Amino acid sequence: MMKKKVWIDTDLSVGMTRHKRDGYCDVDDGYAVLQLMKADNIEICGISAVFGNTLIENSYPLSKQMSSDFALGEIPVFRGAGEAINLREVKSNEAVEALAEALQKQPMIIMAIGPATNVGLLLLKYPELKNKIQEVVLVAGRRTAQDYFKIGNKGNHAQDLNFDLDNDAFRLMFEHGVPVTLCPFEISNKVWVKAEDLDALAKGDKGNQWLAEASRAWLQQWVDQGAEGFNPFDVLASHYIIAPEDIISEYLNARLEIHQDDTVKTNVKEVFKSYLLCDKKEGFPVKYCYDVVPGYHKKLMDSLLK
Ligand SMILES: [Ca+2]
Repeated sequence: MMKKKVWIDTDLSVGMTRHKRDGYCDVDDGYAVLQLMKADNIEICGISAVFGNTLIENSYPLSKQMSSDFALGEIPVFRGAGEAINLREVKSNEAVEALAEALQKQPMIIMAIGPATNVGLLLLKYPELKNKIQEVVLVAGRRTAQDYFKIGNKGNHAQDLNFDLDNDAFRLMFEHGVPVTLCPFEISNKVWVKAEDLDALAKGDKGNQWLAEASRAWLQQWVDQGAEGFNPFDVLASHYIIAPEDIISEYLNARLEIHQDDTVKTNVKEVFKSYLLCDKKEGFPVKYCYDVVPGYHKKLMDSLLK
């Protein structure tokens, strides 16, 4: 079997507490990375860490920990961007150079499940390598500016975090014509991880156990918001790469548009932000994943517990 060659760009934050505010960070990158590590048809060529859910000072050591604990340390890990692209002072980093070197050797799929800053920097520094990127799979986007990302039932709207943290990184991928696949909230909110799923993972191998334990506080945070479980956003990207037949998608066009910021809790309508919108109007062509096949939840659990 020809294995798919995948580079992972991740803002891993499993088990971390939030920077400068109360609560825990998302655990979803851990599910995506572990699922890829366990997939028979995937070869992970490297992992680059990026800021996002947490600081680069956390995502980098966590990436190294996952490689050493669950992949025998055989996957090389590199420290990437700690902040969004600054177009007036474009700096490369260890991860961007390693990704460039890997792409020079062979084409790869990039699973970018944080802000795509390292990929954007790569395109600025090495635009000639754009043809070596088979596909970038990202977690971002929505259909209209009125669609919102609901967490629980208390009226809280979540950010389109990866996109919000580095708009320019996404623009760079579109403008370079890199094949982009988006796994937005629209698909991940159809998939739930609940307490019984964590109980099942707790009976699995050490990778499953680590994820289960670290996910309890994250789950509780969602339950406190009125949800019955949490959406494992990033695992839709890894699942799409492993088994695209389990994911339902359509071809749309993407563009950036500025509208009022729906995540700001105020009646003062003075805060705006960019939205990543996907529809049939003019824009950059993307594959937009919006649903999973029947029986998906079992497929997901089986892929993690194998
Ligand atoms: Ca992530």
